[in-house]
Amino acid sequence: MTATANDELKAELLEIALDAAHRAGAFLRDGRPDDLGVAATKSSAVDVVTEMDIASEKLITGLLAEVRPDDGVLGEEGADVEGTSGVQWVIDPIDGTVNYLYGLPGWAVSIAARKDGETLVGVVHAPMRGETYRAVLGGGAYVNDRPARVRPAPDLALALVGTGFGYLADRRTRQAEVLGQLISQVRDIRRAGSAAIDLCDVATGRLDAYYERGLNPWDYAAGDLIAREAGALTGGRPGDPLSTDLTVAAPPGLFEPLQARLDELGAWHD
Ligand code: LIP
Repeated sequence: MTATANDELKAELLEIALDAAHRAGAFLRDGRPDDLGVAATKSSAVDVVTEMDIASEKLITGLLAEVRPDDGVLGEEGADVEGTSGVQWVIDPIDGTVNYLYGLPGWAVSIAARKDGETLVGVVHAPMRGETYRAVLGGGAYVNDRPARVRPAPDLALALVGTGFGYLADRRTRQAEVLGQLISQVRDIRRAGSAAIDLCDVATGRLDAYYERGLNPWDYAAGDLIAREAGALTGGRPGDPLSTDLTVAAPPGLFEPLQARLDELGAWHD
């Protein structure tokens, strides 16, 4: 594909992702039932799905099918289409579902577009913040229309570090053990409940770093690109790309010591 064609594809995918994220975000913000309850559970009794997660994913996949019917789609709530175009959409219709269920503001719609496995476009729309984070590969990261840049790397001991916990009790116990070792070696910890927003908070300098074990591709696909385009390094264990095993994001100079410490603490395993 020529550079021009690739740029045109990225522009098209970004426009589609922004439109879908904003439509889903408005639906979720304005249509949240006062009596919202749990529609189903997944890996555990606290791994919940609401009717709005399902409806949001249906809205997004319907929009994508209209404009790009040959693309693949992978969504948290079951969307799984192979596609033939080489483009795959990776969707979290509500990242921060528990926050959304409880009426807390920390949730977002996360949409990424991958071409032949490489993320070209990432959009994270946080309606309750009035902010949309976006990036295209090689084109920088933005929050609304302002460039997004990571905060200059502090020493690990002065880093404000975001993290999160899984839905299985044994994994949460292990994650708490790791955190118990790390917390005295950093400025402080924040646990906000949405990986996509956490990654965007690294991108905008509201967090110095973020790590979490157990995320799925739909949690991190868009936020990973946004963080990288804002100047962060992302990865898993040293030398590994980010994955469900471990996701780490931070600016250079902080990323390396944090990643090494997490590896020493065994943050990558249960
Ligand atoms: C959430 C992640 C968060 C993690 C939660 C949950 P969901 O995704 O964004 O970082 O700590 O346990 O996995 O389930 O709200 O899409």
